Amino acid sequence: MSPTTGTTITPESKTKAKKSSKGCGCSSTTPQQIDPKIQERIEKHPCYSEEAHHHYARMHVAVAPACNIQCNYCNRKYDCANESRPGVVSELLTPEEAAHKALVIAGKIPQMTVLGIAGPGDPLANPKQTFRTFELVADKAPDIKLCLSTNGLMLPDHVDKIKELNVDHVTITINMVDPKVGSKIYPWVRYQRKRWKGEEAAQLLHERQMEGLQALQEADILCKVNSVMIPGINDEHLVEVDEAIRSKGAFLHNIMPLISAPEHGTYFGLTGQRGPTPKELKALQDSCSGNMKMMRHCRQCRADAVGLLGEDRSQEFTKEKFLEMTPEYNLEKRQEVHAGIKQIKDAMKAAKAERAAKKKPRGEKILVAVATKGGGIVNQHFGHAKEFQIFEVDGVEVKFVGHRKVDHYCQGGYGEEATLDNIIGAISDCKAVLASKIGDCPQGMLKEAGVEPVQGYETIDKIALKYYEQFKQQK
Ligand code: CLF
Ligand code: SF4
Repeated sequence: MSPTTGTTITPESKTKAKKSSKGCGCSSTTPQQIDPKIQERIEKHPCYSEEAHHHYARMHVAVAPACNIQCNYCNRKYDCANESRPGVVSELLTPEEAAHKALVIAGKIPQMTVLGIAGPGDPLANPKQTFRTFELVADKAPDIKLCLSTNGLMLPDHVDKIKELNVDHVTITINMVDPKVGSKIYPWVRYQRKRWKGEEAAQLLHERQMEGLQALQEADILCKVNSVMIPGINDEHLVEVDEAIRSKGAFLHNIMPLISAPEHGTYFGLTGQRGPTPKELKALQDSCSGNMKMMRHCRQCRADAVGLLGEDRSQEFTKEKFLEMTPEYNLEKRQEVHAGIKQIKDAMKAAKAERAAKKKPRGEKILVAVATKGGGIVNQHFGHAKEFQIFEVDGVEVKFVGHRKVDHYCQGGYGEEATLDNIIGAISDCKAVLASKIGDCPQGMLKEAGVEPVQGYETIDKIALKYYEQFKQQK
């Protein structure tokens, strides 16, 4: 292959990488041993298991319009910002419509394993709609895991019902354990027909959240905690939050960046409160990651999200469209697909174990960007990628460390120069970009920017490790 066309990783490839070596600055998260029984409960949940998120999809149904608190990063015109990207509006569904949608999608996307309710308000401020939806789905599609995300205010009142409905995954958004900090995030809370304000409101919310978390642990329901990182308000304080939730038995902590644009009309957006930089976010996640499992693959999705975490197929299933579709839920067919995914995952795991058994010394860590449609495979055209997954490679291990969203390069068949500049900027700390195909023009520009274009269609691990060998030889 000519050097101008980049590197293609094939078994017979002889192409050499041309990059200089520089540390990637990525710190590893502490490896955590997970109890096999818990592993079984999370292995098909794309949010609770990083590994699962490459293979399994989730869907949300927007059945919960009301909310009982006010967060300063939320504008009620939009979906709950505790688990959604601010500025997004979902179509509200009745429980019956939501169940119909779930059955349609379970047939069309058999790798969809989780149904979550995360808005557009707070699911537990709308218990009837939330629980009715879960009942309907559990009755018709028993293999779908049920998941719920709440601000926690009403959680202690509903843990028994949650357990009864076999909802095994609950997220609480906890941004503070100190009411002084809380009063800067929550102007009011509505509880028992009374509106609470200031520190009193934050104290009440905090107590209810902790009570709910404890009750979940006692009921053996897996709990993830989401925290919104707000620089200057709770950034340093989140270390304390991390300790508090760990001591109460939370399974996973997901620290998300505040997104506050003035056009979203939120209090923080209008008062100029900034969100954290990626570096600040990573530093905080790293400082908490010694304590417990830290989620780093959250995509801050929508209250009506559908698909793998990195993709958004919600527009294929708008209310107008899905109501016209006939549900084709078929448990046997789904189980076959899941068995196929398990085989692939097992083969990947075995290859990993084999590499580890060789006890090869680990080399310098580098980052590579990957265009993928999921499945742990390099299977996407560079120009079609809306995000790149970032992996840290050291010659032995290929570890997912994050993702970078980009505007995709091919718009209507033509590459856009400005977009390409942005893409290259987003992955410029990577030594290489791996994609199934990369056009001549982007290849040239990537090389100029010091990012080796690598083409191939294989597992991410294989292509990344092969590239690593070439990278070493070129040093
Ligand atoms: Fe939805 Fe949340 Fe359940 Fe996942 S999302 S209710 S736990 S099924 Fe996942 Fe989306 Fe991040 Fe939420 S990527 S915003 S963490
Ligand atoms: Fe908005 Fe969600 Fe906060 Fe309610 S809990 S105010 S819907 S972000």
